[in-house]
Amino acid sequence: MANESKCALITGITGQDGSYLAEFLLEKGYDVHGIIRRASTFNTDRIDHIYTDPHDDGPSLKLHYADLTDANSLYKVLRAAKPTEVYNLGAQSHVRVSFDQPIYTAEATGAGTINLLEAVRQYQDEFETQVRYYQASTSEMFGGMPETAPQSEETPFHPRSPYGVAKLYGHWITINYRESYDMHASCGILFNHESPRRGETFVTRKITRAVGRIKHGLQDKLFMGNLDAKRDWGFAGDYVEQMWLMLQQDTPDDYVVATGETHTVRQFCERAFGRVGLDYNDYVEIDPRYYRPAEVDLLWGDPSKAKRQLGWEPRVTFEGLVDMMVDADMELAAREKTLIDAGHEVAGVEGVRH
Ligand code: NDP
Ligand code: GDR
Repeated sequence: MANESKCALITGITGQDGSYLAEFLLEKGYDVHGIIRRASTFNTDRIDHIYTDPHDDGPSLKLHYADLTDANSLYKVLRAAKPTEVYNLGAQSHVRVSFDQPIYTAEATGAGTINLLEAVRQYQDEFETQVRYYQASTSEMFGGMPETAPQSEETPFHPRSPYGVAKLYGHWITINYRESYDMHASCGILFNHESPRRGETFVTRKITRAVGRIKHGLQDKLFMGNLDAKRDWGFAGDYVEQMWLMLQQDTPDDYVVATGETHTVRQFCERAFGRVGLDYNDYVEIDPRYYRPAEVDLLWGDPSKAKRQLGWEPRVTFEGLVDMMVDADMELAAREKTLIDAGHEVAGVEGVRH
């Protein structure tokens, strides 16, 4: 049964987190609206399985064309969807790519946030209602200097990429709208979170995709950048629950969301290749193309505030996460191999990826 009073609008619904959040909210009886962008190819793979026929009863998923860089389109979607909660997950979210496209990243990831906040503010005024707003802030805002770890809500910011700088603008403008207009707006400062739905150019998925393909004889080598960077990796399915919990609080606030553990990229490789009986040293090669002009060396979150105030704890461990991703990508590679053996073409992962 649809919960008549609960309706969520998600930007970035076609991304990793958007797809898990949409599933989670539909389960809870929300009507869910999502913003999608027109593309020349299909880009709704991650949410096709939860698409509902508009004629069916029950909680529904509706999609609207809009873009964070197009303020007017956001306002129109708000008027059509009439949400009680807005989750701003849309962004140019790739750190390495943000060095290649710094201006677009500023527009989508930074200015996109104020476009949406302004649309929400106008919608609230026009309809005399209050909307709860979630902003996807990031541990990238901390910059990862070792002396600052573990990073908490009190750690000073020092972003090290155009993406991190754009997200810091989004973070502060959200706080500013909360303080200026009494908006129920909260920021989740999320550390890296992954899943079998992670984009294939992020390091974890790049590794687990390669493991599956190498094991099935579809790939020989894996070219990578800095193996010594450390990240606090959690499972995206656990983290979307936290986003929702933040908006259920009477008082809006900002929270670090993390596991409290950190591991190197090298350790991720060891575990992932080891899962299928391989040694990463035999396959991984360094390609400086994947180094970043400025690196974030150590991200290690302190999630004690979220645990204390929201009662939230991650369920999936680092080992469980790596194994889950490798197992899913072994199945995917097996399907690819069947197609290739039958004479079909399958797009490669090497050569163009960051
Ligand atoms: P993804 O890269 O998987 O998804 C990004 C989403 O944003 C996609 O749906 C994409 O649409 C959409 N998008 C990109 N540009 C625009 C635009 N101009 N207008 C509207 N939508 C746009 O990211 P994740 O799901 O991993 O992350 C979700 C959010 O959380 C992002 O804001 C990210 O920066 C942030 N974050 C993520 C963390 C992580 O570890 N995953 C950690 C901390 C923060 P399309 O499919 O059309 O490209
Ligand atoms: P990150 O994630 O930059 O932390 O941003 P990513 O997985 O891209 O990189 C993590 C670390 O791995 C190192 N690395 C490589 N990275 C990629 N992509 N490809 C490689 O070949 C490679 N080799 C080594 C990187 O240098 C880096 O140190 C993610 C995104 O989801 C952001 O949107 C989010 O805000 C942050 O996590 C928290």
